[in-house]
Amino acid sequence: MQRQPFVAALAAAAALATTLPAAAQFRKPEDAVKYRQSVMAVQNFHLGRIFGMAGGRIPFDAKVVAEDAAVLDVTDKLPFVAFVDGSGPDKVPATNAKAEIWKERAKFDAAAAKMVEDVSKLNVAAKSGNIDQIKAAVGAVGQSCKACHDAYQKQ
Ligand code: ASC
Repeated sequence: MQRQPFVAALAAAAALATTLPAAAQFRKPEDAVKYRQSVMAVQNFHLGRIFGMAGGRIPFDAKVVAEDAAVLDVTDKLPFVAFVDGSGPDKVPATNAKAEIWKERAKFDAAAAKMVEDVSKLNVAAKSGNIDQIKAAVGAVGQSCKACHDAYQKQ
């Protein structure tokens, strides 16, 4: 292939990739579910470690808390990229996501936004290194995680 057609084909592919619906970024609905569950497993590790330190089950280390909170401040947005149409329980029986997510999307998005805001506050508290601020902030994050799971995750 000559250089010009190749470059043109590449540009066309790139344009297509940016105009495809988000769902097309996942090869199949199961991949979207796997993505969501993988991110949440990573978050469980980092949040769990902060909870462990806040609760005195793990020795407090301000540097580790700051690192964990910084990770969460990025990963918290990621699952929501993957709640694409056609990846609910009607299409993927193995998902723990409830159909309500797609029926009341605005409420789901608001719950997500609340959690993202709480994680931002945890990140600020973590940088301060103040254990009391961290305890309060991680408690709020736990509550916003739980509220969303109670409403939208099969138990
Ligand atoms: C976690 C985890 C959750 C939340 C929730 C907080 O680490 O896996 O689902 O925190 O338990 O209440």
